[in-house]
Amino acid sequence: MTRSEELFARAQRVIPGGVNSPVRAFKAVGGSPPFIVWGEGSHVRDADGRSYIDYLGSWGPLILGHAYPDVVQAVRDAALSGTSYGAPCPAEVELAERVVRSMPSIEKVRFVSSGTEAAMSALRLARGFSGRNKILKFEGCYHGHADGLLVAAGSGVATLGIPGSPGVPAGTVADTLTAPYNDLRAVEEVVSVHGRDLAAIIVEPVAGNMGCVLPASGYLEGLHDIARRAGALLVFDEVITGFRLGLGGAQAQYRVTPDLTCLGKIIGGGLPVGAYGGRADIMGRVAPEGPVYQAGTLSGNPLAMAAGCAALDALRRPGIYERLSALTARLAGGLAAAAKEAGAEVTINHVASMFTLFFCRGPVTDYRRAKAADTARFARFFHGMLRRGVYLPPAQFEAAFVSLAHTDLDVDATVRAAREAFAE
Ligand code: HOZ
Repeated sequence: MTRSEELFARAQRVIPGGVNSPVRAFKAVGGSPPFIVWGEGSHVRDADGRSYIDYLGSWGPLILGHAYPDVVQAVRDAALSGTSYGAPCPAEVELAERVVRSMPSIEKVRFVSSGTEAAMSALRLARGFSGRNKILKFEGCYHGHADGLLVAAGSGVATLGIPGSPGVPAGTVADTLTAPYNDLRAVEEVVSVHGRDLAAIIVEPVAGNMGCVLPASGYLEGLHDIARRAGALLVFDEVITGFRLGLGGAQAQYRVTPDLTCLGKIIGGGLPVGAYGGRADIMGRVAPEGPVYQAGTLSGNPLAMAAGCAALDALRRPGIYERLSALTARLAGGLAAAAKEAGAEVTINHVASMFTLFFCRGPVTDYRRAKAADTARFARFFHGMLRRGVYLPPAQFEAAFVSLAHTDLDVDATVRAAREAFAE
């Protein structure tokens, strides 16, 4: 038994499934997860001393790589002054100003502790603001695990093939409408029936939780127009894409202005943070300025705020996003060429520094097409890569991430490993 296997066995005695978030348990790919004890730059090392080039990146936050020195220093400095106050602290203002400066659609922002809280709170606000109850989400998009959002959800819900979740009362999801991603006609149909009750349309502007799936040309603009006409709010879930596609997120890249935005991951520099923000008149409805209640003991936590500030400052250096995109494009090209040599049919979706390699032919533009991928083949490939020291997300329906710490040598080593793994 390896040390990781021992830890996993122990974990399963005291933690459900041995993990604190389902996708980490390797259910989709089989086997037993390495327990990680160390991360630096583009690499992680497990409890048995095996080192991996890491494309999980903690599921998105680590755009600067592991243990980025400025972030580590900021957390150290903050911790010396106390780890939580439950009272306002200057770092909250510092991070809020950085977010507002980077994303013009966000005039005011409220920090919470996770992406789940961000999406849940943004939708409560949308309902409180509009006085309407229904929300529209898209199949394969994942907005955290709040009750009303576990409908046709991506990420671990897709991986485990769970249609929704026991424990979610039917009444809680009765107001959650769904439509296929990238299909404006389906949205028009939903709106023609439910438009007057529709509080919000929530979307991942680039989906990251059915694997990486890009918006078709005109799709986000179309959602914006439909939401306007229906008098509903457009909510972008940029928990993954915020500060990943650029300082302005997907909304800057695709030039579409949402009413509300959910953030998380990168804005916490690897510490637990979420946020929601948007137009000042809407955010003005949040308590204590307005009546829509939302609160949290660790919201605006000084360590997380300090880490977030350090991370966002590091991302302002010129050329960073260009470098990330170029490296990711080179990796995607190398993987595609390696698949072709081995006769493996793959589709690689990538934008900026996120990508997914689907084992299927033809474009993957929605959840139906993503689900048609050969997940058994993915599992084989995943383990082939892991054995060769490359850590990909352990499920087909997830995005992988390149960080600033990845090098050309990492990319070359990854492509070499893929050449062998495709041939197995
Ligand atoms: N929901 C996350 C993936 N999209 C998983 C988070 C985790 O397990 O850390």
